[in-house]
Amino acid sequence: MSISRRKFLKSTAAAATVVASANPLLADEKKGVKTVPHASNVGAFYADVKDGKIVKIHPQESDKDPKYPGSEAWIDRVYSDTRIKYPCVRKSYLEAKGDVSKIAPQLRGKEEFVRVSWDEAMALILDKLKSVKPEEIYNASYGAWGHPGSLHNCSATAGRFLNTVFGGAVGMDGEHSNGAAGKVNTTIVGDLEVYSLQTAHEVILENTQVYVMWGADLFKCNQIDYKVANRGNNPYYDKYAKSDIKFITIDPQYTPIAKRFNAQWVKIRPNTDVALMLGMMHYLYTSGKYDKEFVEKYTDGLDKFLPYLLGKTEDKVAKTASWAAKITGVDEKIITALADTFVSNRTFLAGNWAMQRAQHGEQVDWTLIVLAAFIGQIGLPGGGFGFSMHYSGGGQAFSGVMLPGGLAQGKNKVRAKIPASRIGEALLNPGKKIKFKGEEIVYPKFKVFYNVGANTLGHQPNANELIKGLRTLDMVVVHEPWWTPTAKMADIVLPSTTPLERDDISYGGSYSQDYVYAMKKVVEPLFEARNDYDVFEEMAKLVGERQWRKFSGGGKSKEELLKGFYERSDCPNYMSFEEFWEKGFVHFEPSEEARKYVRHAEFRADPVANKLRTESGKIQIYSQKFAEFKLDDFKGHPMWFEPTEWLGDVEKTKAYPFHIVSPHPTYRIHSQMDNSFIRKAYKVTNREPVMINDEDAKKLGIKDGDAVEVYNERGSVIAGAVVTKNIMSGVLSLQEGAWYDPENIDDEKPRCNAGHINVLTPSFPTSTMAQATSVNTCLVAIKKVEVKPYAGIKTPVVKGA
Ligand SMILES: Nc1nc2c(c(=O)[nH]1)N[C@H]1C(S)=C(S)[C@@H](COP(=O)(O)OP(=O)(O)OC[C@H]3O[C@@H](n4cnc5c(=O)[nH]c(N)nc54)[C@H](O)[C@@H]3O)O[C@H]1N2
Ligand SMILES: Nc1nc2c(c(=O)[nH]1)N[C@H]1C(S)=C(S)[C@@H](COP(=O)(O)OP(=O)(O)OC[C@H]3O[C@@H](n4cnc5c(=O)[nH]c(N)nc54)[C@H](O)[C@@H]3O)O[C@H]1N2
Ligand SMILES: [Mo]
Repeated sequence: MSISRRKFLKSTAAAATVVASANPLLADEKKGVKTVPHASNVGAFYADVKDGKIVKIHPQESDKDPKYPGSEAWIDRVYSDTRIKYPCVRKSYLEAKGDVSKIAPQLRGKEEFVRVSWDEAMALILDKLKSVKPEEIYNASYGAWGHPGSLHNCSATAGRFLNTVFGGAVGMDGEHSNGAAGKVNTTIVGDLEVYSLQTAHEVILENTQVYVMWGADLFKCNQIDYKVANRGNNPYYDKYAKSDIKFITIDPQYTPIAKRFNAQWVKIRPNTDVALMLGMMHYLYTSGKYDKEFVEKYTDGLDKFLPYLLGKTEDKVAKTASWAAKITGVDEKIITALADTFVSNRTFLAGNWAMQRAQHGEQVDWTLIVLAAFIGQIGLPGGGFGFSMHYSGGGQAFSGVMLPGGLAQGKNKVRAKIPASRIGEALLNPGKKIKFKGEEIVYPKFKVFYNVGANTLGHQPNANELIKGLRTLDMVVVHEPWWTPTAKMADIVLPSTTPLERDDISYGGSYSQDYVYAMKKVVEPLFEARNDYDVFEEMAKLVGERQWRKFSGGGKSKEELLKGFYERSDCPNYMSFEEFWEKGFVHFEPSEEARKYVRHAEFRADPVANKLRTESGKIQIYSQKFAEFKLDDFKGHPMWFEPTEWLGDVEKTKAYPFHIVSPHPTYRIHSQMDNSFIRKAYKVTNREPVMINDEDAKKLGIKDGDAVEVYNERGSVIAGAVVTKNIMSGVLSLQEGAWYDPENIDDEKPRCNAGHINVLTPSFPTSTMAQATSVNTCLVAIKKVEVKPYAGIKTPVVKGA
């Protein structure tokens, strides 16, 4: 571990020195080195290419902290042994020649693949697609992290193909990031809030006295971006660290950024934050310290919430600080002291998303917003709340420029949608009715599963349930550059190009929107890889001239499409497309005004003229609309609900004494980059690290660096122990995204040798309202195990290759 870490640090230091001297225009053409600008979720860079091979990656000027090794990892990823080289078909599927009774769906993920030609693979896919109804196709192309380009965006290409050629498919409603809050916030504050422009860093630095990282991992989560990362928050964090701001972190673990800010650590039992907030509100209300004027002027429905808060409803439980202390594990005195600190200082509450990725996650943002209203600083410089300070450069000033658009998906004629995290259950229960957003929906009977740009077996909860579900289908198609766990589960696997093997454009960061980038082709496609777009276009053509016209927008070339996206933005006012394409980027400097942005300032200044788009125009402490859903697990005002699995459950914790959380990985984008050199820097026993409190580890005889088994009734995984004081007793932390690697594939619930968290997580929903993912609600046990050394990711056998 120490050797590889040293190596890793050396390599990142080297990357940093390269920056200083990097000037692409000095690239030595004579020595045959060509320098090509490119950009991705992990940053913008130049690739040096010699004899058709990438020899070096160096950062562009927009990368404000190129120590992050993500861009460098592209060399490894492009030339990885895990690349899918040819179109492949699972053996039984190929031999069945279209006879569904012979495809042996139970062998998905177990059987060898056979290399086929592109023509054969496309014919197999089209034969099946033509034989089913659009309502029987599940489009699993989760739109988030496949590719940030305008043209090759994975969910856009897949959606456009299914929509224009086959009339559509069943898609997803909601998402994994903010599945719960996303269904609530708009009704409460008239805006999603989780993706909205955040108060600018400059304003925070000048005005904030107390900054609460309410589970917000400001540093780690901001190293990558939904579009192109600039890591522009990092220089601000240098200033934060030097400022007089008092930082408080409320989190079961003490994150590196909390440490850097010397934050006060409030250790909280996972999934109990709502109780903590209620305890604070009870104290603020009963002591008369809450901001009465603000609540009266800017909120609606306090009278309907107070009986619950004060214990005057059926439960007869006042939500006092002492009540909250028993639930959260946070001392009563700390709860009241925190509330006092918040009301008497300019306080900014930075919420996160992991809290609402848990059962009853619907309550989290809502309660936090109401608490912020009690504190009364919403709309003041450096006060109030923000739910995106940890995401994609939240807090950076916004350029306001109109950016290039992207590929339109066309009309999907299928109305049915499945809540994003419910697919495992849906596959196993066709015809089942569930409640969703105050209505009822029915799970369709799916026959085809079409997956482009998503690691579904990585991101869905309860992997064993999902695998069972995947083995009920007639056809599973996966487009991927790499042999991910999801690709291994497919019947037909198509090798996609990596982004470095094609031209595209994008912008970044998601919040600053101050750069548009040329993502130029760096090298020719390897092996038989093809662009998803080209594959879909060709399949559209095979279906018919009319379908091809619809897919290609009347026969437009990719070059025309790209140029069109650029021309229909503000970019041509700055630079012609030709100049941009040569230079690699166009930059727009955000205004001084933008650096003074204060979220909700207009609403505060004039709540009548600038009323919120809510039932009352104000913040809804109570919502009649929600009350009328008449659900047992979601009501008209925020509430504490006991989760099905948590540390307060005396019975369940006897067998499974630890609550495991699954934060997003520092050195990956979910599962991406698990096949790069970076893994050496953090893997333990070559497996995903699991953090355990030092006292807990001592009791269990677990030492730092040991292989451990983490398990519950849903499954078990092997991970590598990291023994630390930086996580509270009773809690474990295992990052999401390790490539699932079953030990004995014939077991009903094989143990995962790589430490993939979703083997353990439950698939029950947040509630019958949002039906979102509850992955952070999960009890487990842990023990030391003696296991053979783990060699790492294997690629499947491909016959005929
Ligand atoms: N490096 C990197 N950055 C990323 C991503 C990535 O894959 N890699 N993914 C991006 C994406 S898609 C998303 S959605 C965001 C995710 O953003 P978040 O969901 O906010 O991030 P997480 O890392 O899941 O969790 C952040 C913190 O929440 C804490 N936490 C967990 N449960 C609780 C709880 O019950 N209460 C409290 N108070 N804290 C809790 C965890 O211990 C962790 O420190 O990150 C984005 N940023
Ligand atoms: N336990 C737990 N589970 C979680 C979470 C958690 O916090 N805890 N977080 C959830 C969240 S918020 C999210 S956003 C999801 C993320 O889930 P995903 O978006 O599925 O995560 P990625 O691993 O980034 O998968 C993207 C895939 O696209 C592929 N890809 C990249 N470029 C291309 C291309 O050009 N063509 C094709 N065909 N494929 C391409 C990559 O190789 C990769 O396999 O995970 C969710 N799952
Ligand atoms: Mo996400």
